[in-house]
Amino acid sequence: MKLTGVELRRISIPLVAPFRTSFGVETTRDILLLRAVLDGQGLDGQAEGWGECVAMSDPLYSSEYVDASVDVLKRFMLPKLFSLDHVDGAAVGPALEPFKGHWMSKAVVETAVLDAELRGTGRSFARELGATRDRVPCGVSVGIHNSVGALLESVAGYVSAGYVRIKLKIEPGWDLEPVRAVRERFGDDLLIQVDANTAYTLQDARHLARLDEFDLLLMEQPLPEEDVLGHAELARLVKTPICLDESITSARTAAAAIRLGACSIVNIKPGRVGGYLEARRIHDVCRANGIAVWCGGMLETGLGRAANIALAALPGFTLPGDTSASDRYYKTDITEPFILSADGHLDVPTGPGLGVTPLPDQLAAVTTWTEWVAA
Ligand code: SMG
Ligand code: MG
Repeated sequence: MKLTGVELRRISIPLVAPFRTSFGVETTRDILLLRAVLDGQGLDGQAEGWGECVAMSDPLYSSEYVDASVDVLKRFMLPKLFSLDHVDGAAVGPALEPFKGHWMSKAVVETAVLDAELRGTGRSFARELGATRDRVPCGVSVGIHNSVGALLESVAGYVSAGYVRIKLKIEPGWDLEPVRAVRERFGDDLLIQVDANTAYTLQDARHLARLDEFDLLLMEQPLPEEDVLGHAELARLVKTPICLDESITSARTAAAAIRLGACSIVNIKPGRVGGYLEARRIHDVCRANGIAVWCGGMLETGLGRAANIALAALPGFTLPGDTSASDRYYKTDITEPFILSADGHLDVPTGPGLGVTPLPDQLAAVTTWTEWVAA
Protein backbone atom coordinates (compact mmCIF):
# COMPACT_ATOMS: atom_id res chain seq x y z
CA MET A 1 0.00 0.00 0.00
CA LYS A 2 1.18 3.47 -0.90
CA LEU A 3 0.07 6.77 0.51
CA THR A 4 -0.91 8.60 -2.66
CA GLY A 5 -2.34 11.81 -1.31
CA VAL A 6 -3.63 13.68 1.67
CA GLU A 7 -6.32 16.31 2.06
CA LEU A 8 -5.67 18.82 4.84
CA ARG A 9 -8.84 20.54 5.92
CA ARG A 10 -9.37 23.17 8.56
CA ILE A 11 -12.72 23.59 10.23
CA SER A 12 -13.99 26.17 12.69
CA ILE A 13 -16.80 24.93 14.87
CA PRO A 14 -18.42 26.85 17.75
CA LEU A 15 -18.68 25.26 21.19
CA VAL A 16 -22.11 25.26 22.84
CA ALA A 17 -20.57 27.21 25.73
CA PRO A 18 -17.15 28.75 26.40
CA PHE A 19 -14.71 26.30 28.02
CA ARG A 20 -12.32 28.01 30.43
CA THR A 21 -9.22 26.34 31.85
CA SER A 22 -6.24 27.65 33.80
CA PHE A 23 -4.55 28.47 30.47
CA GLY A 24 -7.33 30.15 28.49
CA VAL A 25 -10.86 30.15 27.13
CA GLU A 26 -12.05 28.19 24.10
CA THR A 27 -15.20 29.42 22.38
CA THR A 28 -14.68 28.02 18.89
CA ARG A 29 -12.65 24.96 18.08
CA ASP A 30 -10.20 25.49 15.17
CA ILE A 31 -9.42 21.93 14.04
CA LEU A 32 -7.17 20.36 11.42
CA LEU A 33 -8.59 17.23 9.78
CA LEU A 34 -6.59 14.94 7.55
CA ARG A 35 -7.97 12.57 4.91
CA ALA A 36 -5.44 10.00 3.72
CA VAL A 37 -5.76 8.11 0.44
CA LEU A 38 -4.03 4.73 0.18
CA ASP A 39 -3.66 2.70 -2.96
CA GLY A 40 -2.63 -0.85 -3.62
CA GLN A 41 -2.23 -4.40 -2.50
CA GLY A 42 -4.55 -5.85 0.09
CA LEU A 43 -7.08 -3.14 -0.68
CA ASP A 44 -9.95 -3.08 -3.09
CA GLY A 45 -8.28 -0.40 -5.19
CA GLN A 46 -8.20 2.75 -3.07
CA ALA A 47 -9.07 3.28 0.56
CA GLU A 48 -9.39 6.51 2.44
CA GLY A 49 -9.31 7.34 6.10
CA TRP A 50 -9.73 10.30 8.43
CA GLY A 51 -7.88 11.73 11.37
CA GLU A 52 -8.55 14.70 13.65
CA CYS A 53 -5.61 16.68 14.99
CA VAL A 54 -6.08 17.71 18.63
CA ALA A 55 -3.75 20.73 18.45
CA MET A 56 -5.37 24.02 19.46
CA SER A 57 -4.94 27.42 17.76
CA ASP A 58 -2.45 28.59 20.38
CA PRO A 59 0.40 26.71 22.10
CA LEU A 60 -1.12 27.01 25.59
CA TYR A 61 -2.03 23.43 26.51
CA SER A 62 1.31 22.22 25.12
CA SER A 63 3.89 23.51 22.64
CA GLU A 64 1.84 22.34 19.68
CA TYR A 65 -0.60 24.48 17.66
CA VAL A 66 -2.57 24.11 14.44
CA ASP A 67 -0.44 26.27 12.10
CA ALA A 68 2.68 24.40 13.23
CA SER A 69 0.95 21.11 12.58
CA VAL A 70 0.07 22.08 9.01
CA ASP A 71 3.66 23.20 8.49
CA VAL A 72 5.42 20.15 9.91
CA LEU A 73 3.08 17.79 8.06
CA LYS A 74 3.57 19.48 4.68
CA ARG A 75 7.24 20.18 5.05
CA PHE A 76 8.51 16.99 6.70
CA MET A 77 6.05 14.25 7.58
CA LEU A 78 4.02 13.83 4.40
CA PRO A 79 7.04 13.89 2.06
CA LYS A 80 8.63 11.18 4.21
CA LEU A 81 5.51 9.01 4.07
CA PHE A 82 5.04 9.60 0.32
CA SER A 83 8.57 8.28 -0.22
CA LEU A 84 7.81 4.88 1.32
CA ASP A 85 6.90 1.88 -0.86
CA HIS A 86 4.67 0.46 1.83
CA VAL A 87 2.58 2.46 4.27
CA ASP A 88 0.13 1.11 6.80
CA GLY A 89 -0.88 2.23 10.29
CA ALA A 90 2.01 0.45 11.97
CA ALA A 91 4.59 1.95 9.57
CA VAL A 92 3.78 5.61 10.25
CA GLY A 93 5.22 5.94 13.77
CA PRO A 94 8.62 4.38 12.96
CA ALA A 95 8.89 6.39 9.71
CA LEU A 96 8.25 9.68 11.54
CA GLU A 97 10.41 8.82 14.54
CA PRO A 98 13.39 10.95 13.37
CA PHE A 99 11.24 14.09 13.65
CA LYS A 100 11.32 15.20 17.28
CA GLY A 101 8.11 15.90 19.13
CA HIS A 102 5.04 17.06 17.16
CA TRP A 103 3.01 14.23 18.66
CA MET A 104 -0.32 15.66 17.59
CA SER A 105 0.79 15.87 13.96
CA LYS A 106 2.15 12.33 14.07
CA ALA A 107 -1.09 11.15 15.63
CA VAL A 108 -3.38 12.67 13.02
CA VAL A 109 -1.58 11.12 10.08
CA GLU A 110 -1.20 7.73 11.79
CA THR A 111 -4.92 7.72 12.65
CA ALA A 112 -5.96 8.57 9.09
CA VAL A 113 -3.69 5.89 7.60
CA LEU A 114 -4.88 3.33 10.15
CA ASP A 115 -8.50 4.25 9.42
CA ALA A 116 -7.91 3.79 5.68
CA GLU A 117 -6.17 0.45 6.24
CA LEU A 118 -8.89 -0.85 8.56
CA ARG A 119 -11.73 0.35 6.32
CA GLY A 120 -9.99 -1.34 3.39
CA THR A 121 -10.01 -4.64 5.24
CA GLY A 122 -13.28 -4.29 7.18
CA ARG A 123 -11.83 -4.14 10.72
CA SER A 124 -12.90 -1.68 13.43
CA PHE A 125 -10.61 0.48 15.57
CA ALA A 126 -12.01 -1.19 18.67
CA ARG A 127 -11.16 -4.68 17.46
CA GLU A 128 -7.74 -3.62 16.21
CA LEU A 129 -6.80 -1.92 19.50
CA GLY A 130 -8.06 -4.80 21.65
CA ALA A 131 -11.29 -3.40 23.11
CA THR A 132 -13.09 -5.72 25.50
CA ARG A 133 -16.31 -3.73 26.05
CA ASP A 134 -19.06 -2.52 23.74
CA ARG A 135 -19.97 0.61 25.72
CA VAL A 136 -17.98 2.91 27.99
CA PRO A 137 -18.92 4.98 31.05
CA CYS A 138 -18.45 8.70 30.49
CA GLY A 139 -17.32 11.62 32.57
CA VAL A 140 -17.49 15.30 31.74
CA SER A 141 -14.91 18.06 32.15
CA VAL A 142 -16.42 21.26 33.55
CA GLY A 143 -14.61 24.54 32.95
CA ILE A 144 -13.91 27.40 35.33
CA HIS A 145 -17.08 29.45 35.78
CA ASN A 146 -17.67 33.07 36.72
CA SER A 147 -19.38 32.09 39.96
CA VAL A 148 -19.94 29.04 42.13
CA GLY A 149 -23.67 29.37 41.50
CA ALA A 150 -23.18 29.13 37.73
CA LEU A 151 -20.87 26.13 38.23
CA LEU A 152 -23.44 24.29 40.34
CA GLU A 153 -26.05 24.87 37.66
CA SER A 154 -23.78 23.41 34.96
CA VAL A 155 -22.84 20.41 37.09
CA ALA A 156 -26.53 19.78 37.91
CA GLY A 157 -27.27 19.61 34.17
CA TYR A 158 -24.48 17.11 33.54
CA VAL A 159 -25.44 14.95 36.52
CA SER A 160 -29.05 14.79 35.38
CA ALA A 161 -27.90 13.94 31.84
CA GLY A 162 -26.29 10.83 33.34
CA TYR A 163 -22.55 11.60 33.43
CA VAL A 164 -20.97 9.23 35.91
CA ARG A 165 -18.06 11.46 36.93
CA ILE A 166 -17.42 15.20 37.09
CA LYS A 167 -14.03 16.78 36.46
CA LEU A 168 -13.63 20.34 37.69
CA LYS A 169 -11.02 22.57 36.13
CA ILE A 170 -9.12 24.42 38.85
CA GLU A 171 -6.53 27.19 39.15
CA PRO A 172 -5.20 29.26 42.06
CA GLY A 173 -8.21 31.20 43.36
CA TRP A 174 -10.71 28.66 41.92
CA ASP A 175 -10.11 25.42 43.78
CA LEU A 176 -11.23 24.77 47.38
CA GLU A 177 -14.43 26.77 47.19
CA PRO A 178 -15.92 25.33 43.98
CA VAL A 179 -14.86 21.79 44.90
CA ARG A 180 -16.42 22.12 48.37
CA ALA A 181 -19.63 23.52 46.86
CA VAL A 182 -19.97 20.67 44.34
CA ARG A 183 -19.23 18.02 46.99
CA GLU A 184 -21.76 19.52 49.40
CA ARG A 185 -24.47 19.97 46.81
CA PHE A 186 -24.20 16.54 45.11
CA GLY A 187 -23.15 14.37 48.03
CA ASP A 188 -20.48 11.80 48.78
CA ASP A 189 -21.44 9.35 46.02
CA LEU A 190 -20.59 11.63 43.09
CA LEU A 191 -17.22 10.80 41.54
CA ILE A 192 -15.29 14.09 41.38
CA GLN A 193 -11.77 14.86 40.16
CA VAL A 194 -9.88 18.07 39.43
CA ASP A 195 -7.53 19.24 36.66
CA ALA A 196 -5.13 22.17 37.07
CA ASN A 197 -3.38 22.07 33.66
CA THR A 198 -0.01 22.87 35.31
CA ALA A 199 -1.23 25.96 37.18
CA TYR A 200 0.52 25.29 40.54
CA THR A 201 4.06 24.80 41.84
CA LEU A 202 5.42 22.52 44.52
CA GLN A 203 5.26 25.54 46.87
CA ASP A 204 1.49 25.06 46.76
CA ALA A 205 1.68 21.54 48.21
CA ARG A 206 0.10 22.50 51.55
CA HIS A 207 -2.70 24.30 49.80
CA LEU A 208 -3.32 21.37 47.44
CA ALA A 209 -3.38 18.99 50.42
CA ARG A 210 -6.50 20.85 51.57
CA LEU A 211 -8.32 19.19 48.64
CA ASP A 212 -7.81 15.84 50.42
CA GLU A 213 -10.89 16.36 52.56
CA PHE A 214 -13.18 16.23 49.48
CA ASP A 215 -12.42 12.59 48.69
CA LEU A 216 -11.47 13.23 45.06
CA LEU A 217 -10.74 10.44 42.61
CA LEU A 218 -7.58 12.21 41.53
CA MET A 219 -5.77 15.50 41.02
CA GLU A 220 -4.67 15.92 37.37
CA GLN A 221 -1.44 17.64 36.34
CA PRO A 222 -1.11 20.20 39.14
CA LEU A 223 2.52 21.07 38.26
CA PRO A 224 4.39 21.97 35.05
CA GLU A 225 4.82 19.41 32.31
CA GLU A 226 8.55 18.92 32.95
CA ASP A 227 8.22 18.74 36.72
CA VAL A 228 7.93 14.99 37.06
CA LEU A 229 10.08 14.98 40.20
CA GLY A 230 7.88 17.70 41.67
CA HIS A 231 4.85 15.48 41.14
CA ALA A 232 6.67 12.63 42.87
CA GLU A 233 7.34 14.90 45.84
CA LEU A 234 3.78 16.22 45.83
CA ALA A 235 2.43 12.66 45.79
CA ARG A 236 4.12 12.17 49.18
CA LEU A 237 2.54 15.35 50.57
CA VAL A 238 -1.09 14.90 49.51
CA LYS A 239 -3.47 11.95 49.92
CA THR A 240 -5.41 12.56 46.70
CA PRO A 241 -3.95 10.35 43.94
CA ILE A 242 -1.87 12.25 41.38
CA CYS A 243 -2.77 11.76 37.71
CA LEU A 244 -0.49 12.98 34.92
CA ASP A 245 -1.70 14.37 31.60
CA GLU A 246 0.69 16.87 29.94
CA SER A 247 3.83 15.16 31.35
CA ILE A 248 3.13 11.85 29.63
CA THR A 249 4.18 11.94 25.98
CA SER A 250 5.12 8.29 25.38
CA ALA A 251 5.22 4.84 26.94
CA ARG A 252 8.79 5.64 27.94
CA THR A 253 7.88 8.82 29.84
CA ALA A 254 4.97 6.93 31.41
CA ALA A 255 7.31 4.17 32.62
CA ALA A 256 9.70 6.75 34.08
CA ALA A 257 6.93 8.69 35.85
CA ILE A 258 5.59 5.47 37.34
CA ARG A 259 9.04 4.36 38.51
CA LEU A 260 9.62 7.77 40.13
CA GLY A 261 6.28 7.60 41.95
CA ALA A 262 5.06 10.74 40.18
CA CYS A 263 1.58 9.37 39.47
CA SER A 264 -0.72 6.53 40.35
CA ILE A 265 -3.14 7.24 37.49
CA VAL A 266 -2.55 8.32 33.88
CA ASN A 267 -4.77 10.30 31.52
CA ILE A 268 -4.13 8.85 28.06
CA LYS A 269 -4.72 11.23 25.15
CA PRO A 270 -3.72 9.62 21.87
CA GLY A 271 -2.98 12.98 20.25
CA ARG A 272 -0.53 13.96 22.99
CA VAL A 273 1.48 10.74 22.60
CA GLY A 274 1.72 10.37 18.81
CA GLY A 275 -1.32 8.19 18.17
CA TYR A 276 -3.50 5.28 19.17
CA LEU A 277 -0.76 2.66 18.86
CA GLU A 278 1.46 4.47 21.38
CA ALA A 279 -1.64 5.10 23.50
CA ARG A 280 -2.16 1.35 23.61
CA ARG A 281 1.48 0.82 24.63
CA ILE A 282 0.99 3.29 27.50
CA HIS A 283 -2.14 1.38 28.50
CA ASP A 284 -0.07 -1.83 28.51
CA VAL A 285 2.76 -0.31 30.59
CA CYS A 286 0.30 1.12 33.10
CA ARG A 287 -1.70 -2.08 33.33
CA ALA A 288 1.43 -4.12 33.97
CA ASN A 289 2.30 -1.72 36.80
CA GLY A 290 -1.14 -1.56 38.40
CA ILE A 291 -1.67 2.06 37.29
CA ALA A 292 -5.26 2.94 36.36
CA VAL A 293 -5.80 4.83 33.11
CA TRP A 294 -8.64 6.78 31.54
CA CYS A 295 -9.14 8.42 28.17
CA GLY A 296 -8.68 12.18 28.02
CA GLY A 297 -10.33 14.54 25.58
CA MET A 298 -9.44 17.61 23.52
CA LEU A 299 -12.93 18.80 22.60
CA GLU A 300 -12.95 16.45 19.61
CA THR A 301 -15.63 16.23 16.97
CA GLY A 302 -17.27 12.87 16.34
CA LEU A 303 -14.26 11.76 14.29
CA GLY A 304 -11.75 11.92 17.12
CA ARG A 305 -14.40 10.87 19.62
CA ALA A 306 -15.06 7.61 17.72
CA ALA A 307 -11.45 6.52 18.10
CA ASN A 308 -11.24 7.69 21.72
CA ILE A 309 -14.26 5.60 22.62
CA ALA A 310 -12.73 2.55 20.97
CA LEU A 311 -9.57 3.10 23.03
CA ALA A 312 -11.55 3.67 26.23
CA ALA A 313 -13.02 0.18 25.78
CA LEU A 314 -9.64 -1.49 26.47
CA PRO A 315 -9.47 -3.43 29.74
CA GLY A 316 -7.05 -1.11 31.59
CA PHE A 317 -9.36 1.90 31.20
CA THR A 318 -10.92 1.39 34.61
CA LEU A 319 -11.94 5.02 35.23
CA PRO A 320 -14.52 7.05 33.27
CA GLY A 321 -12.94 9.30 30.64
CA ASP A 322 -13.45 12.80 29.28
CA THR A 323 -15.39 11.09 26.49
CA SER A 324 -18.58 13.11 26.66
CA ALA A 325 -21.44 13.06 24.17
CA SER A 326 -21.38 15.30 21.08
CA ASP A 327 -23.99 17.71 22.48
CA ARG A 328 -21.68 18.61 25.40
CA TYR A 329 -19.47 20.32 22.81
CA TYR A 330 -21.32 21.06 19.58
CA LYS A 331 -24.84 21.88 18.48
CA THR A 332 -24.14 20.17 15.16
CA ASP A 333 -21.27 17.72 14.99
CA ILE A 334 -19.54 16.84 11.71
CA THR A 335 -20.47 13.14 12.12
CA GLU A 336 -23.61 11.47 13.37
CA PRO A 337 -23.66 12.58 17.01
CA PHE A 338 -22.61 10.40 19.92
CA ILE A 339 -25.58 10.29 22.29
CA LEU A 340 -25.27 9.57 26.01
CA SER A 341 -27.41 6.76 27.40
CA ALA A 342 -29.50 7.51 30.48
CA ASP A 343 -26.89 5.65 32.56
CA GLY A 344 -24.03 7.76 31.21
CA HIS A 345 -22.49 5.48 28.60
CA LEU A 346 -21.55 5.78 24.94
CA ASP A 347 -21.60 2.85 22.54
CA VAL A 348 -18.29 1.80 21.01
CA PRO A 349 -18.45 2.13 17.20
CA THR A 350 -18.39 -1.22 15.42
CA GLY A 351 -18.15 -0.30 11.74
CA PRO A 352 -14.91 -0.58 9.72
CA GLY A 353 -12.14 1.81 10.77
CA LEU A 354 -13.39 4.65 12.96
CA GLY A 355 -16.95 3.54 12.19
CA VAL A 356 -17.98 7.12 11.44
CA THR A 357 -17.33 9.52 8.55
CA PRO A 358 -17.91 13.25 8.24
CA LEU A 359 -21.34 14.18 6.90
CA PRO A 360 -20.61 16.14 3.68
CA ASP A 361 -23.00 19.03 4.32
CA GLN A 362 -22.02 19.49 7.94
CA LEU A 363 -18.35 19.29 6.99
CA ALA A 364 -18.71 21.83 4.19
CA ALA A 365 -20.56 24.24 6.49
CA VAL A 366 -17.64 24.52 8.93
CA THR A 367 -14.70 24.24 6.53
CA THR A 368 -12.44 27.29 6.36
CA TRP A 369 -9.57 25.94 4.25
CA THR A 370 -8.52 22.84 2.35
CA GLU A 371 -5.40 21.77 0.54
CA TRP A 372 -4.71 18.61 -1.42
CA VAL A 373 -1.14 17.37 -1.03
CA ALA A 374 -0.18 14.67 -3.53
CA ALA A 375 2.74 12.27 -3.50
O1 SMG B 1 -12.75 16.85 25.47
O2 SMG B 1 -14.09 16.98 27.16
C1 SMG B 1 -13.06 17.29 26.58
C2 SMG B 1 -12.12 18.24 27.26
C3 SMG B 1 -11.44 17.56 28.39
O3 SMG B 1 -10.54 18.94 30.08
C4 SMG B 1 -10.36 18.43 29.02
N1 SMG B 1 -9.23 18.57 28.32
O4 SMG B 1 -6.24 19.01 30.17
O5 SMG B 1 -7.54 17.36 30.09
C5 SMG B 1 -7.26 18.51 29.74
C6 SMG B 1 -8.13 19.33 28.82
C7 SMG B 1 -7.33 19.86 27.65
C8 SMG B 1 -8.10 20.62 26.67
S1 SMG B 1 -8.69 22.08 27.27
C9 SMG B 1 -9.17 23.08 25.98
MG1 MG C 1 -5.82 17.50 31.64
